Amino acid sequence: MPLKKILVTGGCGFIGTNFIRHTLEKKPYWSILNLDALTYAGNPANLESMPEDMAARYMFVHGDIRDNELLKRLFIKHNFDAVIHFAAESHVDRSILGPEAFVETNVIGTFRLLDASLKHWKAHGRHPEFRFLNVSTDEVYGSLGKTGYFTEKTPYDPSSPYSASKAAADHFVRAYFRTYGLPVLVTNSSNNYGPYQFPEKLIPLMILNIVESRPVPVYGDGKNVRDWLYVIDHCDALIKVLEEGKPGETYNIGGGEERQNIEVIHNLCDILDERLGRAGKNSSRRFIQFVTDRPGHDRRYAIDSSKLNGELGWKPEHSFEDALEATVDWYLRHNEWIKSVKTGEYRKWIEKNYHTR
Ligand code: NAD
Ligand code: TDX
Repeated sequence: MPLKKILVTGGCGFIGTNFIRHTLEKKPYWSILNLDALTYAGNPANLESMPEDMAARYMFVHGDIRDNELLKRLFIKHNFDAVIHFAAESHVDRSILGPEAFVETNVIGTFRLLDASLKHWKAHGRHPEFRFLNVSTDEVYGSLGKTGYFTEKTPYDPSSPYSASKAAADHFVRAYFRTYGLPVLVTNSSNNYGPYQFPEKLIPLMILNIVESRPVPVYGDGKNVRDWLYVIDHCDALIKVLEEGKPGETYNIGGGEERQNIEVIHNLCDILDERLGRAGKNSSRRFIQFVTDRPGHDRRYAIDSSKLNGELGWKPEHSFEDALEATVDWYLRHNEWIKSVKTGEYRKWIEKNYHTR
């Protein structure tokens, strides 16, 4: 099997880290170059301890996807067979308080990466095997009411600056297929959880706050629904789409595990009560505080993954209950990792987002 050379962007973030570790293990004939700007969300230490045979097929470049010259050099030097694009500003609350970085990275960065990919693809005789996979989100579809599911045909209706920027990026990616024929793929996935997730997102933030006996801030009435997808199931879906997806197509990826936020928080409290020996009036549930809602807060997300299941045979392998417990245990075992991400910037963010709620 010839070695396949993949450019991964944003590989030092949550999903990228899991993707690189999982893929290098599962695909011994793939090599990965990870291009990451190391924003607050990027942690190169995530990829430092890997078995030798995996480390030998991994390379890290510290750089920005908006840097045209760097992209050109990397494509010429490494002649990539595929690009899998994770790099993004990814937190909805940050997009509300500072949207410009989202336009810069998610829109302009995606555009520059697409353009560099197109030049490379043309220079190599429009190789039919080349792929550009854009990792996107279900948030581009807006909000559902009590019933229904997002399909690949649901019109885009983003609510936050984050989802608007991801929607714009998706449109550019599809335009590069229709206008220039670049073999692109788009995936829209639901909320991921698992190891290495930055503790600004619901599940890791709540785990840390419960462990540290700090307030657990629930936005609004806590009844907003998310469809939870274990990150390793997401990574397997991405590999499937990269290998077998049809250029120009979009695939929704969902965990099929809808939960209200308050249910997730109750689950976390129960797991941690058991792990930390808390019970009765000492239960972790005493830390729950209902706080001011997120503006433009989408009420419900739920994904119909039947296209991916029917055409490519993917379905999630992990149940929410088991994978949530595994995730809690990962955070309990990785104190050093937690310390390393709780920098001054992190503390400032927590102060900025929560002190007035
Ligand atoms: P993350 O915030 O954990 O990681 C983002 C990574 O991108 C970081 O390593 C960061 O340093 C890097 N980065 C940011 N700006 C960059 C730039 N200009 N140039 C190069 N690198 C840059 O994000 P995540 O949760 O791992 O999400 C990865 C992708 O998946 C994103 O595109 C996100 O929109 C999408 N997604 C995430 C979820 C989820 O639940 N986390 C769900 C659906 C889709
Ligand atoms: O402190 C909190 N309290 C709270 O009630 C936080 C951080 C969140 N929430 C709620 C808001 C959402 O309804 O929990 C839910 C999940 O929130 P986030 O973890 O911020 O995720 P979400 O806004 O749903 O977006 C996530 O999934 C889709 C990722 O951050 C995106 O990158 C991805 O595209």
